[in-house]
Amino acid sequence: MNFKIGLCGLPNSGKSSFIKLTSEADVLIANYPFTTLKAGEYSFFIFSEELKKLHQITQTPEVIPDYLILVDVPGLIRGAHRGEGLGNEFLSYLRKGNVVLEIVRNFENKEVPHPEGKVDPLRDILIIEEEIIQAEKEILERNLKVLKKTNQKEKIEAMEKILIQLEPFKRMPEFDEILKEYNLLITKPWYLLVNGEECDLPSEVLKTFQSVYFLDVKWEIEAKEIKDLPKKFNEFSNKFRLDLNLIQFFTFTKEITQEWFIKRGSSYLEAAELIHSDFAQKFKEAQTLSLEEFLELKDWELAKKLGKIKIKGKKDKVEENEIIWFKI
Ligand SMILES: Nc1nc2c(ncn2[C@@H]2O[C@H](COP(=O)(O)OP(=O)(O)OP(=O)(O)O)[C@@H](O)[C@H]2O)c(=O)[nH]1
Ligand SMILES: [Mg+2]
Repeated sequence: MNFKIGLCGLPNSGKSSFIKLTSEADVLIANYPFTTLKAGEYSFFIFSEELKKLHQITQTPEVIPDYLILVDVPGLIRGAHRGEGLGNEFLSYLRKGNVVLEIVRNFENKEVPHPEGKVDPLRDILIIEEEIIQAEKEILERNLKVLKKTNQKEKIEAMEKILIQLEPFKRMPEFDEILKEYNLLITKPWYLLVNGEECDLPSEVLKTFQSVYFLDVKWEIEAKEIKDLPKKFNEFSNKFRLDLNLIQFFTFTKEITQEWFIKRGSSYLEAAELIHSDFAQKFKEAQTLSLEEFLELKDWELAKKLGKIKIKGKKDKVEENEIIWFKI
């Protein structure tokens, strides 16, 4: 599905390493027509444990995981809004994302210089926060000037209020809806990934983020190549997906076993649309079975005979970990 995550962080915090970790699908996906991604965009494959289990039974020649899209931008540094480093123009790429994932460094490595000299995740979070607030102020001021020539009172008022009150770690969700079209970064859900060791963070900081994750990205990349080493990556991916409010469902034919992500609360019609517009147009019904039951019975026809298959309509809501067969 087309879900974009903007990556944000200081230089050398591990953004590119994170992309490397997430973009290698260890599965056969050769003939699958993926959307060609734009420059600076990368696929984040989530080859879930559930998909692996399902494929063990279906044994199809192809197995296709779903993916999210990561948007990579250069590292942000202190003073970027005054033009330090590469400035902050590139933050506009983050505005295209559905959410932002901030990556901060909490690993020591003498060979990898820290732009601030010393590793201190809390300070880095504050630097990013201040730079983001400054960038937002610029956008708001620029748009306010234009708006003032119109009579869009409500929007003008909202912008003026934000400009007065905006400060680090403050979000103003009451204005999210009316200022939606400006794609402000402060109106997007933010997630935090601490790259390296776990650490405590003040609650004032934590509340700015929907979720906080700890992952040693370099270790995970190395562990991926060596079987049987403990890995947190799969667990992280799955949790992140659920925190993004995306649920997964599965389909399979004789050739392909496939995993799909969809927004929680979506209908079977929307799920059908995701697969093919034909499926949506000719939709008759959705036949569903929970993955858990399928893993037990191992046979769709048997499940049918036992009356385990449920019949769902266009407007019914898709559930997490379901196998769906669309009747058209
Ligand atoms: N020890 C350790 N090193 C890491 C970790 N993550 C990244 N590194 C190293 O840090 C260096 C910088 O990582 P990148 O992923 O290139 O950082 P970046 O955020 O993309 O940097 P910019 O593109 O400059 O903004 C690389 O040499 C990585 O190998 C980690 O978790 N532990
Ligand atoms: Mg990079």
